[in-house]
Amino acid sequence: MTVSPARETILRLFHQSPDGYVSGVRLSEVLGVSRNAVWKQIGQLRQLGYLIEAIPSRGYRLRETPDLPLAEELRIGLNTRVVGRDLHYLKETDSTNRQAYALGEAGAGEGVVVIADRQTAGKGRMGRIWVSPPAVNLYLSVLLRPPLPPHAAPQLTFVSTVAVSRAIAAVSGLQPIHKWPNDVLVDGCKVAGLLNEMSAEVDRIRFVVLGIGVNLNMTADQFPADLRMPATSLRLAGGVAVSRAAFARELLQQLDKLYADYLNFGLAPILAEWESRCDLIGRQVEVDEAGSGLVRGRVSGIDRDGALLLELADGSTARILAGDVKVVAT
Ligand code: BT5
Repeated sequence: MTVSPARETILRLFHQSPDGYVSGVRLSEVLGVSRNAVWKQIGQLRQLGYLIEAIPSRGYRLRETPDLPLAEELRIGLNTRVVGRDLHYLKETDSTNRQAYALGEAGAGEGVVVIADRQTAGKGRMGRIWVSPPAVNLYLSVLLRPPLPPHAAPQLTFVSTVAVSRAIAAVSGLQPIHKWPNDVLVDGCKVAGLLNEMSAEVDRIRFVVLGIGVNLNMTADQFPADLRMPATSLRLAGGVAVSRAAFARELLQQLDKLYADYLNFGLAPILAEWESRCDLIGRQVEVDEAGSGLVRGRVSGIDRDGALLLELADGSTARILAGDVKVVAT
């Protein structure tokens, strides 16, 4: 859906109004259009689910805001420098990652964000599916153009994971746990997944797409039975519904800050924060190395590039770049 500056202005005026009313005259003055045109804009907002009353001689009053992560809503109060410079909201799409990737190939600037209400072909890693029902969750992709070599790209997964955790803690008070490389868990169940994709030349990244899916208000019956690991949503875990727009805004702000910190100070402080929420260190695990077999060992840490370090039975250390981890003993 294309961003409507008029819609954004109307929402902003409602948000700023002390008693919730904005007169038709004021709206038509600020927008520079006729009162009839204002009426049409109000009609479009109503169609999106905004409950707006029209009271003769007082004007319009916003009674209820739908839980939609619309670009115009997100921009109100969004305080970022890069991430979210340009926001695209889609009611339905195949995959926000695919859309952001296409924008990247078409030359779109750093910081563009694509958000969808629902995905028909949400992507996980290694060709897996991300279940993406409408109206409940957040599906978002951010296009970045970091001035880095391609081998640094996996580091950005730690940047986006820490941003997701911070947003979860800030909005819900829940304390998430990280599982290498890309899972965020609450109460032992997966609540968010990250999929970062890259377009690169031999020695430089052209762009990276950070894909983020967070289960906000999904109900138990919306999860398929055959998931790789138990899953949950913030609502199921915390017992309270989470506003998609408020969560998205918090996430974009955290991501903006962490991305700037990463470019200025490197990965180390972010990795330290990531590790403080990771409960794998010291545990005996089995890693399915993306097609190249199983490795067993004790997790001794994460190296400075974000690779998983495993102490093997023969005393040597294996450095794992990609795979799925399963805890086999403590
Ligand atoms: C991931 O893959 O966890 C990455 C998920 C990234 C999704 C976002 S949504 C916005 C953006 N646009 C996209 O198209 N993708 C990104 P992986 O570690 O491979 O986990 C996938 C596995 O998690 C699936 O095979 C299922 O078993 C399970 N799964 C699928 N949907 C889930 C959900 N909503 N919640 C929890 N687990 C899920």
